[in-house]
This record gives sequence, structure tokens and C-alpha cells, in this order.
Amino acid sequence: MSLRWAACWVVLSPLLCGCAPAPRGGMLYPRESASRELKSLDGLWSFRADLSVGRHQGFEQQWYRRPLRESGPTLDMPVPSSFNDMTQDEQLRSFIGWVWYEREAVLPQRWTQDPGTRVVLRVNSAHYYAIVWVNGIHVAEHEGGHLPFEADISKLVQSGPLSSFRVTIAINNTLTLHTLPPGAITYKDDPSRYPKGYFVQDTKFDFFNYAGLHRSVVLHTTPTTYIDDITVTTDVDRDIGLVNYQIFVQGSEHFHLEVCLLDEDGKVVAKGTGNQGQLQVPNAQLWWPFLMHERPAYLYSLEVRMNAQGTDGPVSDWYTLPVGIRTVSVTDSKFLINGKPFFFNGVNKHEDADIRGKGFDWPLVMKDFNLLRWLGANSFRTSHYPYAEEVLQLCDRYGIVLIDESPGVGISLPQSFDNQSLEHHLQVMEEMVRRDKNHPAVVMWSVANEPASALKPAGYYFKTLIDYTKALDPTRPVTFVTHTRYDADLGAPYVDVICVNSYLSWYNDFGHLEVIQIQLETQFENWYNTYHKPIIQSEYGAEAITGLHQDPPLMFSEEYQKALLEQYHLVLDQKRKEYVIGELIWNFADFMTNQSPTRVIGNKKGIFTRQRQPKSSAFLLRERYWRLANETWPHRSRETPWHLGSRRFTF
Ligand code: BDP
Repeated sequence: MSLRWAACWVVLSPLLCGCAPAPRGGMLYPRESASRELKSLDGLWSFRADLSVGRHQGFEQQWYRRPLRESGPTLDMPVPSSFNDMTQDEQLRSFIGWVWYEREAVLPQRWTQDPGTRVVLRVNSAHYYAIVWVNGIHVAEHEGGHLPFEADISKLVQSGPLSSFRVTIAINNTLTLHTLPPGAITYKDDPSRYPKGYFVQDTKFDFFNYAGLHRSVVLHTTPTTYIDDITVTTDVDRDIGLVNYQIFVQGSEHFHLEVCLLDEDGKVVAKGTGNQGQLQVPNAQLWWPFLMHERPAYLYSLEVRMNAQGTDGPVSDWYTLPVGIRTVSVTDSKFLINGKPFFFNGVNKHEDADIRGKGFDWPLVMKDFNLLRWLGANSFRTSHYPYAEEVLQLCDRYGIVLIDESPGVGISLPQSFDNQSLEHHLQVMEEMVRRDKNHPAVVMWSVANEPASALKPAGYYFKTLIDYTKALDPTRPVTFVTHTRYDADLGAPYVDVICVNSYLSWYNDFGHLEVIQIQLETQFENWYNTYHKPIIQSEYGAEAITGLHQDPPLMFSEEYQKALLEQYHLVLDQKRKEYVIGELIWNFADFMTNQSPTRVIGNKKGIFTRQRQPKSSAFLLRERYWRLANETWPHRSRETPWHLGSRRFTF
């Protein structure tokens, strides 16, 4: 093995062996209940990037075997956060390879001394590949930066027992042609131009590959016999709401399950027993999108109680799940929620902000939801990866409809369509559906964004992926977002809704706003006449550097962004009467990207700045979305407040 390949191998080795196990069991959001406790491990962790040439020193010297500070200098690193923008060090900002996180966790005595308690360590998001040790013992490994994983550490902490322990997490942000999203390390060989061993990571997606512990790390407990998973689907029969449930219990074969559905006033509206069944709710209050109904986002709560005979006596477990009763269906020209046509007046977002990068942050999340409300937006796409669970919970609570997207962004080379990639993509869909299946706000799965869907293997790839996703969840439509020509797209035959991105007068015919109407009309007609499926304009937009003004409009000015949107709207207004069912602006806010000659400190297509201040086009969109809502759903009350009835669920 040449030195170069040796270096490449050590950077990537754990990724290439594909050693992350397939998902097992449920992944219920950790909630406190009479039988479950929760302990956050957020805060400052010790941190070190492995700067050695092969990035493998941490494994050679087994940094997980003792406190990190004993093997070298450490930084204090906040969790949740990306590490990239936390210091003034450019090497850390663009670091590729293994970084190491570590902290001590103190355990309540009962957790370690009660053999009937199951202690679980859960990592909500570690980008991209993570290995976890507890006191130097390997407990978990996970591939994929946007979905949670857990380790049952009961045996470890109860033998001893330990009153505290050290948790170490090594994270590698290297992307390969088989990761999601894909990427590739390119070594620059020319010694007259690059230093020895020089490499860069190439990606085909347009956002910065922030890394680290992006969401909370928690410890939580369940009894040793416990409710492992709940799947709820809903239907409506005249005015009767139907709630189908299926519950999985782990730890014992002998258990008794009771379920109870409560309305928002805490009144029991239906009851059942057993691990599956159907609850019937007469005069059900349906879950409606924001602005579509005077009482949007109605949430019932499903209280599940399990009683079992454990080895040490009787055990009970309680888990409460928010439930929205609603139906979703698609015709050849409409998207129906509760049987009524729904229009996606929405945005595309990113998990992205100053300093914290992709780190979860409540103030940022609340500000974004308040801006969505201000805009009158009723929906967004989780471009280009699954967002934090708390974001989905807020969508349920406020009636913001979601297209839930996988991290399948930038799939552009033939190797990224091979069996290894497909297998991983199927696994990611499995993890994503397992995590997000019970959210009423999620109305459609998007398996990818802008793949090279004209490549030969794309037909088989997307057929398999979409069939598999439908098998996992037969209740929701499935799509992927395309930018391929309508007559060349090999995946489009398999989607339920055509989601098409176009950047007319931006990437093509730039500067020529006058061509938008004719080209957009052609785009829609071509797609519709080929497939007879409803269409969402899933991205459109233009860069605007806030405060830059030019009239007549010139590219990058606020006027140009606004004028471009207006041209799109003229055609969208016509086509909404036929088969166009949605428009999602690119993008809600400016966001960070890799450096390039076409990016001015990130992508500036936001209608808000990265600091969430409105540009001129935000006012245009606001006027449009409220007007469209008022015209389309005039019977709702005009000043629908954020719905606060579901306060029963705490975060
Ligand atoms: C689209 C991509 C999106 C980009 C956008 C752009 O889906 O991720 O950020 O273009 O170029 O093609 O702004």
C-alpha cells in the first residue's frame, strides 16, 4: 500500500468496512413518564481533533481508554453544536477526519442499583460516523449524521455499580461515494503545487459539511420490560376518527397493554387493550394544517400503559404519544389532506446558523417558527436531511406540513448508485421512517434531492428505494426532488408527486427575467403531459445580498430576487388552478456553503438573512402566502393564532 493509500485508508477505514449494524427495535423519542427518567448530557464536553497525518493516532493510542486530557491538550466544546465555527482556527473549521468528544456523566443511585431499570445512552445526531465508548468499553457505532442511535448500557453501569462514568465519542466527517450524502477525498499529488499528503473533500451538495454532536446526548431509563415501539396510523370514516395502533414490547413475552386516547382537555375519548387495535373517535377533531382551518393542529394523546411480570416482580411502563387524526392522499392533480385540496405555500430550510452551525438551538428554532407564521407559510421541506425531532414536534403542534427528506443529496456519480450505496440508502429510510412515522405533520417522504436521475442505474435504484419506503409506510406518498429533464428522468415514473427544481434566469439565461414565464409554462406542461401527476415547484429562487439595491434589477440585488419570484408567481397562479400543488421558495434563510467563486460567504438565496432579518422578497412572500390562504380557505378565522392547545406535551 502506497503511503497515500495508507493515509486514505486510515481516514476512511471504519466507513469502508460498513460495520454499522442495521436498525433494531424502536426509537421512541425519550420522554419522561411515571416509569421513565431523563438526564441531559448537553453542555461542555472535552474535545480534540486528531491532527495526525492519517487521523488515526486516537485509535493507535486508544484515547478512549483514559480521560482525554491525559493524552494531550483538549478544548471545551459545547454540545449541541458544530465544532467548525467555534474557534479562530481555520484548521479546525475545515477539518476532515476523526474528532474526539468526552465527558463525565453522574448517575442517580437508583439507576445503578435497581436491576429493574434499563439505562440507555442516546445520541440524537453525530455527523457523520460515530463510535461510542463508556469507560473505554465500546457500546455503539453508527453511520449517518442526522438520525439518532442508542446503546443499552445497563449492565455496564450496574456492575460495580458506577456512580459516574466517562463517555467518549469519536466522530468522523469523511464522506465517501457510498455515504449519504456522498463525497470523495481527492489527493492532490503535484509536489510543485501542494504539500505532501494534501487532500480535500469534494462534495456535490451546496451546504457546508458541518460536523460534531449536532443534537442532544441524553441518558434515559425504561423498566427492563418496556414499550419499545408504537406505530399509529389514522383514518376517517364520516365523522369518526380511526386510530390504528401497534405496540412492541421488549423484555418479556407476558405483558398486558392498555391504551387510552385523550382529547386536548384531558378527556378520555377511546380505550383499547392489546398490542394492536383500532380506536374509534366519534366527532373527531381532525389535524388540519395552519391557516386551512379555524382549529388547526389538533392533537390527541395516546397514553400507553404496559403491565408485565418481570423476573423481579410486576413492572409497569407508561409512554404518551401525540396523535393527529388526518388522512393524506394524492390524485392525478391534487394533494388532499382530510379529503380537501392542500397547497404547499412553503419554504425550504437548512439547519444552519452563525457560530453553532448545525447545532440544535431552541431560540433559533422558535424564531424560525415565528417567522414561518409571520410569512403565512404552511409547509416546508427538510432539505436536505432529516431535522431534529423537536422541530417535527413543533410542526405537529402548529400545523406546519412537512415533506421529510432523507440525506440523499448530491448522488451524482455512477458508483453512488451501486448496491452498497443502495443498501445504505434503504437502511437510512428505515431509520428515518422508524423515527418520524408518527408525526401527523409529515405528509410525504422525499428519498433524495437532485440525484443524477438520468443515469442508467437510477431507474432500478429509485424503484427499489421508493417501493421499500412504501412498504415501510403504506400511508404516505413518496417522492424525490428532481432537476433532470422530464424526458430523461428514470426515477420519475415511481414517484407519487413530481417535485421539480428550476433556477430560470439564474443558472440559465441569467439576467433575463423576461424568459421565465415561457420557460416555466413549458416546464410544467412537459412534466404534466408526461406523467399526469401533481407537481410541486420544490425549489426556485435567486441570490440577494441584503442591502444591495439596483433598479432596474440586476443579479444579486434585492430587486432582482423579488422580480424573479414575481415572474414565477405569475405562472404558478395559473397552474395552481390545474395541477401545481405547491411552491417552496429556495431558501428560507441564507446559509453556509463551501467556499467557491459563486458563493459570497455562503448561499444568499434566503428571503431572510442568516441572522433572520427579512429581505425585500420576504415581504412579497408574506403578502402572497396570506392572500393565498385567505382566498383558498376563507372560512377559517383570519387571525388564526399558533395553536396552543397541545401544551400537554413538554419538551
Ligand atoms: C439546488 C440545490 C440546493 C442549492 C441550490 C442553489 O438543491 O441545495 O443550494 O440549488 O444552487 O440545485 O442555490
